[in-house]
Amino acid sequence: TDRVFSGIKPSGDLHLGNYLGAIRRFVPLQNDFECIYCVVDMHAITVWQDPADLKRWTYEIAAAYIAAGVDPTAHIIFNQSQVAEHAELAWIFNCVARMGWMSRMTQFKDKAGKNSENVSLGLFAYPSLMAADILLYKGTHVPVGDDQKQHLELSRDIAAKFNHDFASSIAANGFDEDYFPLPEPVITGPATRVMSLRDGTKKMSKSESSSDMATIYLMDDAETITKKIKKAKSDADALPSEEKGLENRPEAANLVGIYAALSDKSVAEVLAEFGGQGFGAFKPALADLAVSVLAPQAAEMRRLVADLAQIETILRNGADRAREIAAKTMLEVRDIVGFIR
Ligand code: AQP
Repeated sequence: TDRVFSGIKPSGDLHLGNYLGAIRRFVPLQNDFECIYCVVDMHAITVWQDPADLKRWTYEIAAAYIAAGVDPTAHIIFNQSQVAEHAELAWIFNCVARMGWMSRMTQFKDKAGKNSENVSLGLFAYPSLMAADILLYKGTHVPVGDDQKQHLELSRDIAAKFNHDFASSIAANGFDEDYFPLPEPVITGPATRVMSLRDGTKKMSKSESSSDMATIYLMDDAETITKKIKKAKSDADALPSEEKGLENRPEAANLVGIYAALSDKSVAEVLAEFGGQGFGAFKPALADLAVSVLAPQAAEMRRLVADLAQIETILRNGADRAREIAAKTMLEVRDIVGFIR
């Protein structure tokens, strides 16, 4: 059966990009798939995290999933480190993936910068762990933002190489030749890559923001959201009435994309409404819309994190159910690889 897996790393305060690129898209998938939504704390520590912050952000992400409408009883919400099988399968995938594949990852290159001698080995191997996250559950669909597309392609390469390298053992153990499915990215609609409000060519991000005004955090209050949108970089021209008029206008394209995603409309529909109007009219409308969507989300997150015992129970129950699936996969994988058990 088809299964959705996705995760967010507790490496900073959640922002509008995480919400529109990932969290908001998690919700409708629950109708058609069995969904597993993870807080990937083991990914977070690929760069240094203060332990108290790591915990706080882990709770916050679980709360964000639930506040957005993920149902933790019908589906699974848990934090990755509670299911040790993630690390175990990642090790096997470290031995399947090639150094060259990892070296080509643009996120690694961006994060390592000029200092690649001094980043953690975990940061380099990150996509291997991501492949393990998805494939432990034989995940078939992965809703992510556009920035994760390359990592997902690598997950597919790892699945394909595992199936190929172990083909005869997979057959000998009585499994189908496509033992691991090749997971498909679900990256659709507007705002799959939300950009910084100060620079339309840079991704909005948890950990790398040049200015406080560049990022809308999910926990920002109404006044702050409004101020950030009104001060967002834009241009002097009116909005076009057709999508191609947004070419070479990265800031305008970003703000229109955000409006479309928040209102569940297409970019074309938004331009049909606002084409010909300037940012003086568009920005207040966008600010009102953003506040109307984000304020209830933040209020519910605050309510949830006020009772950590409740979130802990949800994460523990989710982990128990996740572990059941993961343990079964690992029994099979150990047989396929040739580990005696
Ligand atoms: N700017 C974005 N626009 C759309 N989607 C985004 N995502 C992240 N930034 C944007 C999506 O959010 C999910 C969680 O991402 P992650 O926790 O794995 O972190 P990331 O992709 O590396 O980006 P962040 O949030 O900016 O974190 P840092 O700065 O710590 O690296 C993913 O689905 C991602 O695509």
